Amino acid sequence: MVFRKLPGVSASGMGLRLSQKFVFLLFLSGLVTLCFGALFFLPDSVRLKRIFLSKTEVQAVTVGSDNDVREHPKRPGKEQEHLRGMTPAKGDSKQKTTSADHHGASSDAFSFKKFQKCLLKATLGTDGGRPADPQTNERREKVKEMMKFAWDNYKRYAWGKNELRPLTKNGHIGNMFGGLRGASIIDSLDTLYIMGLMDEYNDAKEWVQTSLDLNSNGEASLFEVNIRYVGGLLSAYYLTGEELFKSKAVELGEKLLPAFSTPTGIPRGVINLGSWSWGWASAGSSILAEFGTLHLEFVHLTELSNNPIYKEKVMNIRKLLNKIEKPHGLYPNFLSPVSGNWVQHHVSIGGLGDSFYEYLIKSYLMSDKKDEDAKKMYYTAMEAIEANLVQKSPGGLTYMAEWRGGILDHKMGHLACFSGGMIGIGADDGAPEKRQHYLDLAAEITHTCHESYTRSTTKLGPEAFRFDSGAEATATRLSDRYYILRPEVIESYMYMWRLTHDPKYRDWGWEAVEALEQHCRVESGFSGIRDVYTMTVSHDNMQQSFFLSETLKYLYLLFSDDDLLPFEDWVFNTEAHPLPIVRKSYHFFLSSFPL
Ligand code: DMJ
Repeated sequence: MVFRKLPGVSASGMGLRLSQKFVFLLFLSGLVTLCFGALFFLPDSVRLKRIFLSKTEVQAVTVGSDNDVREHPKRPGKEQEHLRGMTPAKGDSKQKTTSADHHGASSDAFSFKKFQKCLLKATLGTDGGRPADPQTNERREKVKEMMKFAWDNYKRYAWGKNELRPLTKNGHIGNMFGGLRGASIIDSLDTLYIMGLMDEYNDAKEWVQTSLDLNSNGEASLFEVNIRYVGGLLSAYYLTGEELFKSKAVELGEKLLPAFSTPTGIPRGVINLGSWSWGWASAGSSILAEFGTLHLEFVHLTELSNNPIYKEKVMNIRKLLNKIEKPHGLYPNFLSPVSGNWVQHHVSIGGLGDSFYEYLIKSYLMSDKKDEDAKKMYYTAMEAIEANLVQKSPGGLTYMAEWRGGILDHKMGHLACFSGGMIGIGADDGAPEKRQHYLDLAAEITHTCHESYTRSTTKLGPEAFRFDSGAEATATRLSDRYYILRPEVIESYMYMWRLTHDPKYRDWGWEAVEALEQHCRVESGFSGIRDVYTMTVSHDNMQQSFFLSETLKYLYLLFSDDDLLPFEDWVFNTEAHPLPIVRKSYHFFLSSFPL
């Protein structure tokens, strides 16, 4: 086409003069700016932002007080891909949903006040669980003094490190938590709070505020970070309502998500928290007690963040475990995260298997008894455990053996002693004809574990004890004779006390206090010992963080009234961090997440 030249009209462009073009362009750009800006002043601006920004760019972050939820645009890119789970695992929903997908008006935010109103009882009881009986109260005060002593020494010599080395009076970092620090602080928050050690609690809180760095590089154990850090922060939040703990827990939870980017969605055991380009590390199989011990914390991460992704991840694990064929109904300890098959047939209620079973029954209880799958899986597993692992020694002690492809290893680890408490809390919801049986079994296992303590010279139990070659609840190997301040036996005393009120459990707990004082207390803290069968003890120079979060907390609860952290409202994660039962009444997005 040919443009003809008209008089008075410029030949350039569309036949407009330069000045006319300039005015037109000015008008046009003004109009565009006005329209675009107006969109963001409309009342439903959040939805409009979603039209212009991709889903992943809008990430909800909860800040400030109750119901105060703001949305912060996040830098899109690779990191967000990791956050969303990258490779969808079999059985995952089509798209990994972000907070934004379920995040509408601020009324959707988790309300601490509403949550508190839904508790059936006061969290700390009428008088902080103070027992009326003077002797019990004196014992409780002693435990509190032990906590203060352990804490003060940690603060003095190891502040900000993961654990205290009480003999050399310095801090220990170790390699379980990658670059994360302050494991003893996070593990202690709730213990300090329930004991009313408020100055110490405030110091711990301040450290979280100023010094807890979650952007740390280094390989960390997904399991340990979850049970200690995520669990500790969640508990601290639910006990205190401090938003700081909630936002840290959710922030850390996000960093754990890349671990699930495997073909099956079964997470690897090791994760690098600092690197988004490399979600998980180390090849090999995943461990049942590790990937099976995420459920409680992840359900609460979904509760608090309003982001279903955490619950989806653990429900996927649940589904896979439910479906997979189990030898004799038992769950072996190793599973390939690539093929989703068992790697070998070693079954144990102690290390490698333990807290998977614990989380089944606790998931059921924490769901306000709505999680029927967890219930079914727990009681079916219990049947298999009873049929294959539970044994009676010639001396009449009931114990849990380990199973290696059909051959029994007549050994019980200290870790397996948590099962007295677990079977106890599960007794009530078993088949009516089995309830008393479960309670009896729980008492028998707890009795056996107590025997492993009383049969040692120090009255502390070994890491593992055996029932073969004439041995009955004693360690036969030098390498099994150590005690590292573990809680499991005392944990079972605490549960059995609450369930039966048989005073022997408090007496047994007191025996443990005396033994700890005599053999593990050193000038600057508490230390594990290398051999429970000798009075000339050799200390291992380590005050484990679980001593503060579990051993001392369970002892304190054992000597408290039942109304301190009542079971009607709380379940304890495997690191003894209390998490509330999830009730429909405070569940604000029921339609999205049926319980
Ligand atoms: C704790 O970290 C937890 O109880 C875990 O489940 C296993 N063991 C230690 C304490 O022994």
